[in-house]
Amino acid sequence: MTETLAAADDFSDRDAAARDILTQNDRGGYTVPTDGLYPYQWNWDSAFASLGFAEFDLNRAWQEIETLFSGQWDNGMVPHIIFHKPDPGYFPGPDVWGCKGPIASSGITQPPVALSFATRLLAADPEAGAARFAALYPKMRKWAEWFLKWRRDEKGAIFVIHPWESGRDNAPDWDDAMSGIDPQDVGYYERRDTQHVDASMRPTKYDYDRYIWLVQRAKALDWDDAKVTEGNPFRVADPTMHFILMRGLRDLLAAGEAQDLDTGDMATQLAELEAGADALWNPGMGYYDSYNCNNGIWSNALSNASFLCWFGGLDAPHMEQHLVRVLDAAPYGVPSLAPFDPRFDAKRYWRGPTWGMMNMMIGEGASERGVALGEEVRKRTREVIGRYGFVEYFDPMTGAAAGGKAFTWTAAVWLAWAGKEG
Ligand code: 9WN
Repeated sequence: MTETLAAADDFSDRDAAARDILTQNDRGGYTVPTDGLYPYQWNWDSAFASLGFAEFDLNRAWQEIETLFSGQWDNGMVPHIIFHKPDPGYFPGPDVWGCKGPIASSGITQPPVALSFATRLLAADPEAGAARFAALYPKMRKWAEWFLKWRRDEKGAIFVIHPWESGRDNAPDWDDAMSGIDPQDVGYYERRDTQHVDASMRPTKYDYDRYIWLVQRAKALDWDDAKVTEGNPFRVADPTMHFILMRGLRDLLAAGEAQDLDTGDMATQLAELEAGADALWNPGMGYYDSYNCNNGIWSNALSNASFLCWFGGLDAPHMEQHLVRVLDAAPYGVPSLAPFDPRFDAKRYWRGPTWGMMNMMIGEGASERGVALGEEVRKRTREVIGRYGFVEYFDPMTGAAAGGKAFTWTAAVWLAWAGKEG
């Protein structure tokens, strides 16, 4: 195990800088992930933003999650992007998605970390938060139920129907399913992301053609859950979604019982999800992994999502040795893919870089389950953010800043977790 990075640096000005980023990215009731590259409200980014706000403005923290739920569809789904105000800086915008929720939005979801984080806002001030939590509670339950109905495979694992749904856009986890898509009829479109960020750090055109093709397919089916799922060439069981939903249900159940709210079937649902986690165990590789639900092929990818097992509430003792290996190979935090995997690319988005918010869920989860390396993950995340700034993600081998600047969730993770000493 390599030594932790030297902790000699003085990061005393970072809290104020992180608060400034949240304030600057606040668009009035919701926060954009970063100015320019991502001009709308993103689902799991907002959940992290709320934790950051909770460190200095609890009312604003609640508002972030309430605004997110204002975009919830009738079927319970909470969209991955809510297009509050039109902005030509992002593609694909509302017309490409063609959705019909209460507010213009995308038609897919994202990992439901907001379910857990709402319970933390409640814990921060139970008296002030009780009524707001109770008002959100049926909506949160409905979202969880939507996952169980429309995103659960026959083995009990939660799957995604688009790489963007997992939040790990171009991870190797999707390669097999993506190779089964022929996007010839996708038509002309203009990417906007590469106007903001170096193309070498972004998903390729090969990926983008398939991202857009999947959106067009679902739009043509009028975003009908049954039709979109049936026959979809992209259905991949995903540890990100599975473990984060497990965590969300557990936290919601505990908080609901404490607040005397109607928890319905949540205890059974949680037990089913815990059993379903077994489906994500890749016996050949000996770690949690994703698989293509259409053909059963494993990704054989030791990713940062593999290590969300602890956050999900599992003891998972066999995962500790894998964490030792990846932290030995990458000094600046848990990489999105193990550096000894031939598909590793230190700068390309979800194929190598380290992400503060993933590190937070891994580190916190590990510490909660008694895995000592959880604190090591926090220290390394502190060092990399403290030294290289509040950027979107980092090269896990050199710490170099990458992607968008002044990033909301990196600032929030600093305030809520990484920057806290002791
Ligand atoms: C598509 C906003 C989002 C994150 C995702 C990240 C990236 C979008 C994109 O940015 O995805 O949703 O255009 O690349 O992969 O996790 O929520 O920060």
